[in-house]
Amino acid sequence: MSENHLLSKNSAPHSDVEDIKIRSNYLRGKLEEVLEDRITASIPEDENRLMKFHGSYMQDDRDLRNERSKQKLEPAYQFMLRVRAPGGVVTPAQWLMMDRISKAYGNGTIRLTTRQSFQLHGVLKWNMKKTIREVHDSLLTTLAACGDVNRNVMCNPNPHQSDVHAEVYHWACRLSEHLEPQTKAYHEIWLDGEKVLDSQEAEQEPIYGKVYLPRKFKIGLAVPPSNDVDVFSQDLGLIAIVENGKLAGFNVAVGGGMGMTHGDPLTYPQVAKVIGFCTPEQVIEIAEKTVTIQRDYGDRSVRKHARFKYTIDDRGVEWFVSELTSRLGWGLAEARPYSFEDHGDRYGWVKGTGGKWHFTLFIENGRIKDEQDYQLMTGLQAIAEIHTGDFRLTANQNLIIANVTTAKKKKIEALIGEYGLTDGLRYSALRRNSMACVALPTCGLAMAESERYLPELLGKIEPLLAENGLSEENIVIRMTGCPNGCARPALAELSFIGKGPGKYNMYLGGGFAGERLNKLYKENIGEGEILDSLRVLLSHYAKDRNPEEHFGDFTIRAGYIQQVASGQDFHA
Ligand code: SRM
Ligand code: SF4
Repeated sequence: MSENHLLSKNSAPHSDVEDIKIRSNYLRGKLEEVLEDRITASIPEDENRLMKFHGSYMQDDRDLRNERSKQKLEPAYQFMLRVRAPGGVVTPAQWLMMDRISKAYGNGTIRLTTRQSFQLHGVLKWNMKKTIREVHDSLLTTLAACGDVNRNVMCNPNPHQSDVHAEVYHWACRLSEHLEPQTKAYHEIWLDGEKVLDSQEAEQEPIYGKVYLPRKFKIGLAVPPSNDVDVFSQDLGLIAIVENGKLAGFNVAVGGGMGMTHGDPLTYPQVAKVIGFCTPEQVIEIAEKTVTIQRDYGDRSVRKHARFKYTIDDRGVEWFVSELTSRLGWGLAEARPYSFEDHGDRYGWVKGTGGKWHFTLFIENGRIKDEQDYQLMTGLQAIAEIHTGDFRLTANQNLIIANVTTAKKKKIEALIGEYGLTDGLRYSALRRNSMACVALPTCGLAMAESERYLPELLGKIEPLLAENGLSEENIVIRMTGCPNGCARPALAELSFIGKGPGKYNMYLGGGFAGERLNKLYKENIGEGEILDSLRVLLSHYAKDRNPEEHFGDFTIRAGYIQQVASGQDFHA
């Protein structure tokens, strides 16, 4: 299908971002030129749009905005850099590279993201090239970490637990490679590669075409009973079906997503729908055809209506299945039974197949940094220096020191002890099941604090849990600074979404295994009202819950909120 056809499919005019993409000559634009400009630390908006495809966003330190404006200085412009790592698997050498570049070019911290990748904050324009080159030299990439393409492919990060996990991880890597943009712009701009314009070779983008996708696209692979990747939040979710200890294939789920806009009922979070089953070998073709359907039919006029979930909901899932079948030339088989138990992480040591050991560390909100009384970053650097296995970033922002040999275990244990690195068991189960997005001061879209506030709020909720004997009760809590949903709050049993400084919307009733959306309980409330509400809810839950009943299920049964079956009822 031609690019012009794609852009004129909708009668409404296409958005300006579509023009930027089409004019960019496969993501080049004037990026090289504006990176050289020493007069400002910023880049123009058009180039910033293109930067996203290269894995970076321009930001400014919002804590410094007022002060700098008083001093008549331009905002403290800096860049966030996101590094892709399919399934969150990285080597100790790659960890050490991230540690080094965060100190050399970033703000000296590393952020583990909710999609199992890394983020650096605070990189200055003049250091971008050096930073990206170091990432590339360590065999990781920032290409397609952001932008209107397929993003980091998520995968249950425990390949050690069985051969099936390793096989599922293999498919995650294959999907990631297959859907990677082919443009040579990345090499030209960041790695001083040969210019396509100078060579005889024509630029090609066989899956995406010149205008790429209408919006970002996300894939995640889950291995039941763990739904740690929140498979129903993905544009394309793949649920491993294990039969007789072997990977039989995947159930295919389509059209999930978390983002919405406050007060706009046309936008909503949605859970992906299971449409059938495929064998492992069919998975690449299914993903490719799904991406091309979204490329051809996604909304290119209104960006907040451009995600695949709206393409599916507007046209119907039956339409999608029929379009997919026609593009594949064959149909999916009937979905097979599966069951999820939770979407959290298990902490501490576990011995896996092959006799290797794995230790899951609790990393509060994924932030790796040194504090006076907790030298997390230095401790992990020391471990990476002697570790011969790998590291696995989890979808819950935690970290597994994986594939430790019995011979090395003692040394790693000693370092864990020396630096006091924690498996989280000294905290409440609520804190261990918590997740917050980055928000302030770097995120330009944040309406309220998140990463910097949730730990403090938890400190005030923990006494309420203790009073009610619930300190060890696994309750999933998530917070975001705005309704974009970066910590997948709509799938938590209890969540808070920023509305304004110090104000949040409170949601209840998500499923414990991430299978059901939650619902708005109270709007625009501050800390006092949050704690008052939780005092009532937690004491009622402690007294009246059924055996084994999860908090999210209880809030529905007790009538605090209504169950949400589909995102289209989220605002009802
Ligand atoms: Fe996100 C935009 C951070 C996972 C939905 N997200 C952003 C930006 C880049 C803000 C911006 O556009 O200016 C944030 C940068 C903040 C900062 O200072 O670092 C940001 N998103 C993150 C991360 C770092 C949150 C975290 O605490 O870990 C996650 C990085 C993931 C990665 O490694 O690739 C992150 N974002 C998510 C997720 C969760 C997921 O993918 O599993 C979602 C919800 C799932 C989904 O996509 O539906 C998510 N982010 C968004 C959206 C809303 C998209 C939509 O459908 O409307 C935006 C805004 C946008 O795209 O316009 C956004
Ligand atoms: Fe920023 Fe909003 Fe995402 Fe939080 S949810 S990181 S505030 S875009």
